[in-house]
Amino acid sequence: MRWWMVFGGALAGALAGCGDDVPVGSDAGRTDLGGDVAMDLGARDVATSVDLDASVPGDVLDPCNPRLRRADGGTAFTVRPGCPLPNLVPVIERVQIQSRTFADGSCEVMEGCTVPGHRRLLRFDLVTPNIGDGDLYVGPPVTDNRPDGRFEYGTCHMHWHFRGYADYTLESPADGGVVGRGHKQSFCLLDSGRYMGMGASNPQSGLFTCADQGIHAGWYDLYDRALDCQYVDITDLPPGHYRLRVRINELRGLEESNYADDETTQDVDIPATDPVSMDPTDACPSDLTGAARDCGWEVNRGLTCTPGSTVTVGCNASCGAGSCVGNPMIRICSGDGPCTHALAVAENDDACGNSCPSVTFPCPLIRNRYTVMTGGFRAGAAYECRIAAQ
Ligand SMILES: [Ca+2]
Ligand SMILES: [Ca+2]
Repeated sequence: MRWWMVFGGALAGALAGCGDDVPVGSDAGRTDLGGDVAMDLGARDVATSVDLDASVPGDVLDPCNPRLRRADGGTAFTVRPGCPLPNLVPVIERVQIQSRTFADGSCEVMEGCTVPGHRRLLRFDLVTPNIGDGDLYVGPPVTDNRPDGRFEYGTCHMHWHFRGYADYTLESPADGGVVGRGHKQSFCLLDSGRYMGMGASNPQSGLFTCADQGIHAGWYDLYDRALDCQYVDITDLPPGHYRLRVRINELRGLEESNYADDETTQDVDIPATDPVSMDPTDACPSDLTGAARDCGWEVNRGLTCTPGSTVTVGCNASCGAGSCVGNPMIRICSGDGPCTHALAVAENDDACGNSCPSVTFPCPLIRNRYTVMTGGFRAGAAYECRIAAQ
């Protein structure tokens, strides 16, 4: 049995300009491999831009600031004595049944998530809020921060996997027998958003990202169901009632105040045939690429604008707003919630001479609200898209 999670890039949102503070930032994806990755933070020991000494003064004075533990030579994974501990809990959301076809050489096959051919999958989002008093800190995925075998290198996705973050089993309620397995294959832990109004809106030490990882107290990491390997393969199971069980931190590689709540279950019905869906946030049934597809997207955030004004939204430093890792795309929808290609206000894959997107569009006249969706150029590929609007 393998449990690991991949380390690399993802997202958190830096928001500028007009708009509500609605940091959804589901972490999307996080990597890719298929050649459309501009940079994979987990693949090399790249220096990060985290300045451990230049935070706000309150940070420097706070002996529990997790980043200081690394700055003074401590282990990122060990909470300093006397400091509050984090407490992670698993939450299952948006369960989906889907069939798709895998090629022989796909990374999901090579990394053992499934086998080639037509497969049926039980997909779901894994949300892991930190409901404890202390911050969870993991740090940068660099050589001196991979203690005692907690990391494993994925040669196909080309990034580091963090072992033992989340393990999935599907059970038969009749006898509790395990009929399917999966694991979180993500390559980073980060602040995707605030959990149910908890946490500070702007943590003193800045949000954790794939380059310097962790989950602040009151924030959650979201691993989207559309990502590679985020499922339990149910191809050989008959229709019926089952129970999905998620356990996190089973190896206790991360220090928490409570390990008793590291497990959750959800009952699921597996139908005889797959439901038909036109939800663009559903996972794609095959290796689709490009902005016109209506699957494999995620809602990044909702924003407001001044009717009649021109708005630029992107995650592209060369265009002057935001930043990205990998090869993301962006889609703008009028109002709240996701939209299809046909109804999109604007869409973009690459802009300003690189693989990061940016779009300019008129603020929706009827409703002054719009939704920013993001997705990897290749469905299921991870990326980081730090949105800015102006
Ligand atoms: Ca816990
Ligand atoms: Ca792109």
